Amino acid sequence: MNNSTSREGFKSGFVAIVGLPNVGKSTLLNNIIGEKVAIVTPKPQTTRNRIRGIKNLPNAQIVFVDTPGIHRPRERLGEFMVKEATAALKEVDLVVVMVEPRMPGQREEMLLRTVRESKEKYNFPVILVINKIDTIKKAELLPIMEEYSKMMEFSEIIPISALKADGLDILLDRVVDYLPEGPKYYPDDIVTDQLERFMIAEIIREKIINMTEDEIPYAVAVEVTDWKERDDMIVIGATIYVEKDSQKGIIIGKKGSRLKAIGTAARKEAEALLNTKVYLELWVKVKEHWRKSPYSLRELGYQ
Ligand SMILES: Nc1nc2c(ncn2[C@@H]2O[C@H](COP(=O)(O)OP(=O)(O)O)[C@@H](O)[C@H]2O)c(=O)[nH]1
Ligand SMILES: [Mg+2]
Repeated sequence: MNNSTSREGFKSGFVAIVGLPNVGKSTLLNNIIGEKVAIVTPKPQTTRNRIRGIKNLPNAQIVFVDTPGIHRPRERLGEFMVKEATAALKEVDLVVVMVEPRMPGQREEMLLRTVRESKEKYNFPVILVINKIDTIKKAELLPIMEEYSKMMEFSEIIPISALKADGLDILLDRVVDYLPEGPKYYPDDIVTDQLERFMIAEIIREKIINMTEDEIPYAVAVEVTDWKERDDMIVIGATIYVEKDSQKGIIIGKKGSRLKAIGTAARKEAEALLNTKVYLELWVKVKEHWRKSPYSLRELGYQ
């Protein structure tokens, strides 16, 4: 028996966080892990891939799987994102469904239908998390909880504020309650399964989403193409893909001002993440209709 990876009473498992776009899934993941493993912006559909964040507790290891928001996709990229989210439901021990602190509507019904269909197949417990309770009055919460409990049988309903880190301890306790006994899947010092190159590309994408409007955030993909480790710094080259010339102009900005601001903000965060000086070089290229092209999507890692 290997004592370092498995001991009696130790629990572990995979926990998917699913929900509509923009409810705060990535914020929750980051605040539970205590490090930024997933990018967060005020705009919907920021997360495009499944992202694992590993939480180590004295008696348990929880592997959280952050997912893209479940929505009605309009092009192939969106289809990929929704597939990523629903595929996450196949390989989990528990599902956390996150919703806004308001009465459920049509979109919530669609979300719960997706969850129920998977639950019937894979039979996992479901915890409903009502997020952003910092934005409502206490009295508004109860009727929302009641309404949800009529729609589906949840193992628990837990109100939280992911942003203010309110209710996260209770949530973690409940999550551990529902996990099976099992081994550590990851060593103690690993917080995510993502490669550094991917994380840097995501950081750049986050800065772009935050510094642009309208369709631009959705039309952007970032690929890290160069990575050279020197004694005193890492030299990173990345290409920003957009779909049109006009979008390229917007990203670059007047006399390159926006691209420079994106680069500076991304470099600072990259330096903190990699714990070294970073030289970041950015290019902007047009790849027409990349969100619709299976070939381009594969090339950009959305496969
Ligand atoms: N007021 C409030 N805002 C939140 C909370 N959690 C997330 N947000 C905000 O909601 C937006 C979307 O968050 P994000 O984590 O990217 O949502 P995701 O699309 O579900 O991953 C961001 O602007 C967050 O700051 C919360 O508990 N309270
Ligand atoms: Mg997200």
